[in-house]
Amino acid sequence: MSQVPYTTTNAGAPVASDAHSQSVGADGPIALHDHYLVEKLAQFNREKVPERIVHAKGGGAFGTFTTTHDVSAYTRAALFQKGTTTETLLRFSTVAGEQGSPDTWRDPRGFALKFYTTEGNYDLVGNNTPVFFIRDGIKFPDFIHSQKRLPGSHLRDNDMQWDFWSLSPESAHQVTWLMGDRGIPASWRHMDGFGSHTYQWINAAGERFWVKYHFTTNQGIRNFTPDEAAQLAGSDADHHIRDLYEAIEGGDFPSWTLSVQVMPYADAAEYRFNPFDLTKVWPHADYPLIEVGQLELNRNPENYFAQIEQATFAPSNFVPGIAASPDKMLLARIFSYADAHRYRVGTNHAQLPVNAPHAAPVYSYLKDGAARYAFNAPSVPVYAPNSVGGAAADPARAAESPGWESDGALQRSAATLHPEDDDFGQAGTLYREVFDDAARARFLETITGHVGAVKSDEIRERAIGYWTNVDAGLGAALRAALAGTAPFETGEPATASVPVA
Ligand code: HDE
Repeated sequence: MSQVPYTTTNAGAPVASDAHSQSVGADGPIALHDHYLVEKLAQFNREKVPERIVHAKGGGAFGTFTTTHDVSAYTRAALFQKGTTTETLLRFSTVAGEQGSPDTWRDPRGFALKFYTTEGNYDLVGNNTPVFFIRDGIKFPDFIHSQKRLPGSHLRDNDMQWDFWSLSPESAHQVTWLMGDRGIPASWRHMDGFGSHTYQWINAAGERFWVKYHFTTNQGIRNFTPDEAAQLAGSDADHHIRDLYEAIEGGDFPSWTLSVQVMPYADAAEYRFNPFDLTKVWPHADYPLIEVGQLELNRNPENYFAQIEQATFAPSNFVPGIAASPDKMLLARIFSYADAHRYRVGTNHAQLPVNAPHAAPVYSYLKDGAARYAFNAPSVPVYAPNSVGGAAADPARAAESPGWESDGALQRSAATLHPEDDDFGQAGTLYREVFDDAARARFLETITGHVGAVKSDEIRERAIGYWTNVDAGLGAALRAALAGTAPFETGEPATASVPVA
């Protein structure tokens, strides 16, 4: 048998025992200088970093993205040049649940993608839905508070959820997604991913375009019924983590086809919807999908904590040829994520191997800070400007600045209502034109269960009005289903609906 190595302290010194504390005699006092006992217990108390305040429960894997189509007319980004293959990391997650919560709760799923490109890391931090509940980040803490736990009882509460939603009509489109079949994906492999926001692409000539990202699963869409999901929540809370890990272990590599919708820069001001409103989609008939490439996951993390729990994704991580848009939610996220990472993982989170660039050098004047790991050669200056050959910012990048900040007309039009901008129209289109009869029947069952669990008559009535604004027939059917009923015990009906293919 090969010689197993000795256990050591964190400092590498061999230790005498992992089973016996050092004591005076067999039953005497434990010697304080048994520093290894202290080290083990102290390290144990510090094994956790704060969980993500949202998207706490998740899993992920490494893979590759290969650009298979020529989209250089729209972007100069190196990773999106035809034939380029880029290493990636993709983390999936639920939104509202804490770290131990079930993977199969009804919830949007995070789809956080890091491209380790030759121009630095590009992070596209999206969800499995193309829209979101709100359109201004200032409401985000309130929104999340309403979806999590009551401050007194520490219980989740349908009254809180429906109070917020029915007072925030812009949520209707995303809530229609959430209460529909795709609110409970059967696995992360069988759901789509979206960048959700409108982003900006800039080509080599400096021409600007607005884009939306679509990752279409090559495995096909599969969802759980509420009944299947509830059963798994009890029997296998880590069902999605297990599914992904075992598929990759077994060589069954999941993949997605990336396509983009591209809107000419000038179209934005006159488009029938506000193209920067995160509660809206751009109908594909207006801006069809253009295929870009293939994303494949083919390597499991070796260590979950080091590579997934400590992974930090930031919408502020752009690369040349890709920039922000006036989407207020994106702009708020550009501040928030890096702030969260400094707090949750530490000042030097970007130096951890999983977060550092893998294909691009770092020439930074930032230095020191807790747990500093990488550092420059002593000859490299720690200040700019300098006359000793240190890195210098590239003024050509200034031309890359989004440009829309100075485009007053666009800002005014982005703030004003576009012809078809309202809060319920696209939710109604989703319900009437995308759902089929069977999906509409399941949808009514789900919202009947969810709204039926609301105790307050006033909030219940507002919720019925909310769905009536989405579709009059749906609102009438919901009113009829709830007529004369007392508040239901649970918010998710255990339904025997047919599993959705
Ligand atoms: Fe997040 N979000 N978010 N979010 N979000 C976080 O970052 C935030 C929003 C999303 O796997 C946090 O490290 C604000 C939209 C994903 O590590 C935090 C706003 C979308 C993940 C944060 C939003 C997302 C997060 C929590 C409103 C889809 C997990 C801890 C302006 C387009 C990423 C952390 C991972 C995580 C802030 C809204 C997706 C607190 C302020 C919209 C996939 O920084």
